[in-house]
Amino acid sequence: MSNFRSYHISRRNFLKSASALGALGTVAPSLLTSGAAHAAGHGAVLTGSHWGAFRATVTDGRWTSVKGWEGDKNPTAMLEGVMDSVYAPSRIKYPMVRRAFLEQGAGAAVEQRGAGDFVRVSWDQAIDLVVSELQRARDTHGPAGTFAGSYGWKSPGKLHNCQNLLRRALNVGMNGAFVNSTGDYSTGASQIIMPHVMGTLEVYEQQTVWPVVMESTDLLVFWGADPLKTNQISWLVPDHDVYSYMQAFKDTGKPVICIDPIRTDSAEFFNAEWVPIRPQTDVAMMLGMAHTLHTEGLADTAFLDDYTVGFDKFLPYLMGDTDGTPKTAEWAADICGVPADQIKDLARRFTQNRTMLASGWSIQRMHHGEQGHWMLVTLASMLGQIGLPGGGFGLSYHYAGGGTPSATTPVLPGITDGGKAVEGAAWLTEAGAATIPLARVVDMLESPGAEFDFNGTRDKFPDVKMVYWVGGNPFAHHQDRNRMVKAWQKLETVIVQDHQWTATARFADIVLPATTTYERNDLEHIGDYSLKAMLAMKKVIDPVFEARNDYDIFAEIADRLGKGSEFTEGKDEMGWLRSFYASAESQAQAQKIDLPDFDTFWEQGVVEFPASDAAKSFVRYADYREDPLLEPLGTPTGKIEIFSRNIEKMGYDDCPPHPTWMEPVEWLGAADPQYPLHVNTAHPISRLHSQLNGTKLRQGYAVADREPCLINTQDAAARGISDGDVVRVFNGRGQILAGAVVTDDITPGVIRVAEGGWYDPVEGGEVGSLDAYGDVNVLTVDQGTSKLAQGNCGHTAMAQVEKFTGTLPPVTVFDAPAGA
Ligand code: PGD
Ligand code: PGD
Repeated sequence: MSNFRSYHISRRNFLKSASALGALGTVAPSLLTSGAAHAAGHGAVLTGSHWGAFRATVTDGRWTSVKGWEGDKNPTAMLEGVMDSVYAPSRIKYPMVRRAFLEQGAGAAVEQRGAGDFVRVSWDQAIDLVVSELQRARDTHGPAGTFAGSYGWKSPGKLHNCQNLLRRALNVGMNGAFVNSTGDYSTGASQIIMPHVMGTLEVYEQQTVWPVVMESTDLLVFWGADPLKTNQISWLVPDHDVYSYMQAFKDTGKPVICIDPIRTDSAEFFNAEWVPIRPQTDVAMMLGMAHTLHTEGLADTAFLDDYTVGFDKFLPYLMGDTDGTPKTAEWAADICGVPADQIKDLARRFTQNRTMLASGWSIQRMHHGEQGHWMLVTLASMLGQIGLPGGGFGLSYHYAGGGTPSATTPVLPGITDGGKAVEGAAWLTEAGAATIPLARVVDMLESPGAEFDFNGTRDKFPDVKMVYWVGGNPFAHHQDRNRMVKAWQKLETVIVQDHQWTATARFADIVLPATTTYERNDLEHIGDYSLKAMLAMKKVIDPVFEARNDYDIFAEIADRLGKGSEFTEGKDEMGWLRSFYASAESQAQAQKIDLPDFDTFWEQGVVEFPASDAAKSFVRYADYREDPLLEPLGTPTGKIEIFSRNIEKMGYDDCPPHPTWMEPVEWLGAADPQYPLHVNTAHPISRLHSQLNGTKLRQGYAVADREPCLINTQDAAARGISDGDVVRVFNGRGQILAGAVVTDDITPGVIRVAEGGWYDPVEGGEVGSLDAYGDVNVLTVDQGTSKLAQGNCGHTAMAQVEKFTGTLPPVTVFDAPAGA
């Protein structure tokens, strides 16, 4: 992958990490010493972020250098971008209001949103406007007039949780008058199907731990997963110990297989066998393997009998009795592009070895995304290794250090959203759904009153006229940008609170500048799965320009609504942090865990906790395997459901009651000749979604100033495209510019433009405008994965690519709008 210019920052970083690991030899549990605390000091402030804990040096009030916390053996190179983001030209400096909105009121010239015509206002004026708009929206349109279902990767921290704070302000101040959302963009399909199949969300659960994998797994399969890339960040503050485990696994010399349309950094690192698969066809490939196992008598029928239900109903489908199509390896090969012999060989090797099927999440972020992980579970059940050390499947080895042993630790509570207030319940039935599946936000704006299905329920969309978004970037994360721009024009008022001039902020009416994590105090755990430490996230610098803390902004809004003291409960920032810590202290006392008092902790900056021997040998589903009657799963039958009666009862045509291959709405097997290339929208290597795209890290991966577009050598040659050319990527939904990276590490017929590039329409907010930088969601399909989960289909899109020969528009999105 060294030819991927876009990757070199993180590659360099990993090489650096790998040498640190070399010194470790084996994984170092000695890191986790009970109650051990790193002394604060080193002349730098210790704090943390989605990218890890770090020390920040401040010179004359300015943050000047950053260094990973010494307890993090594998810090990410993205930390440089974290520092840069604070001072980036894209930083929002002042409260701003769109000129037409300010002069003519809500709903004025909505088609001009995105054109960048903002006027600076005082904080006082801005808060006045926000409060009067909240009241106006409710008085005019009722309690369902405002959408506050804000989704996104807000910063970690137990207090400055901007989304809870928004909903808290509206719960206490507006009596709960807002529409909320449920789910997330990461695992929208899996988190709904898995409770039917396994009885848990599965995607966010602890995995069989890495020490066990190292010891017992003979064959490690990454199925649509790139753990080297995606483990750099986490929802809380990552510990990055998983990199030491991955190095240790590699050192065992055991084989690794990567099934992916791209030969990833992980494939290169593990020197893995790369199985290039046609995108969106994993279910077919798994069915071909299942057919092989069954017909060759290799399936573990005892496991299927004892631990699963419904295989007998799935088998006729597998064998073609129900639809006339046996799901043979040859049938699968035609669909997925992996040769039949290789499919059969893989199936046999999976049974002959203790095999861990570690899947990422992209394979469920696509049309019919529910089926991928359901079929993976079915395949793993036929292999019969679920619950055995090192065998089975895992859906989180690539994320936030899944599989890192969990420490015994108290858990810090955080600020709550105040609970849905009375008004919320009363208007529910009349106005429509009080909560929508989040990826259906554009459907909601387009079609108020329309009915929608969701996981066995049916509801109708409310009539929303105002949106308040904090801690997320829907103009990066949502699909089919042009459709979205149009839907946004139906809104009278859009308020966005962020620290960056994202496209979402540019398409708003009122823009409020929030502080970054590094301009305020907070608390957080280190290690989403390991919970290995508690971190004092200390303020590094004073707020820049006129940025204010989300907490203070919402406290003031609540105050103007007459509910200030209900919002603050009489506490200031440190008062809240002390109260969260006090809860941890009482848990610690009950659990007999040593915990310093708050002042000592705050002074030390961090307190670490060890993992027990039991945690270090945790095997997922070992209990269930040991005793399925006493340790049943949370499914209706208590067993793994290969056939779900509940899903059968829902009767959805796009989600049958057992895993099923269904053609996606757009895919390579039925390509419109106009748009013959599949668009892979994998997550970016050197940023978190759109975060840090505005920083100097971009210089490490941008090609001709644009987001990189990986294209296979043959596809590039056929189009006269050379490495480094600016290309236009387009389909019936829209068009973007990108910079070509010509490589054989992507399968022919597939291009990759990572999600999260900032939308930079050449003609301002005009629908259909050419995007100068490369927001891949201009091209993607905006529809639910199925009626069951209604997840997003970010990985479903076909497009064409051509060399761009017109006058090259400059990229302007990384600077603030004029005058801002
Ligand atoms: P981020 O870029 O992380 O993207 O979508 P998400 O909206 O989470 O945006 C977070 C925003 O919050 C940033 O603008 C940041 O500045 C702001 N922010 C951070 N901290 C704070 C804070 O403390 N206060 C305030 N006010 N603002 C803050 C990500 C989403 O994209 C996700 S999670 C996934 S998994 C999806 N992935 C794909 C995909 O694979 N393919 C496609 N095509 N599309 C996707 N979209 C989804
Ligand atoms: P992706 O990069 O989208 O990551 O984790 P997720 O596993 O979803 O996809 C992983 C791999 O799947 C990619 O190599 C991609 O090529 C491959 N793939 C795509 N389509 C197919 C297919 O049809 N079949 C198969 N077999 N493989 C396919 C995302 C996770 O990462 C999430 S949800 C979040 S919110 C975080 N986001 C980031 C981030 O933005 N940047 C970094 N560096 N790290 C992250 N970690 C988290």
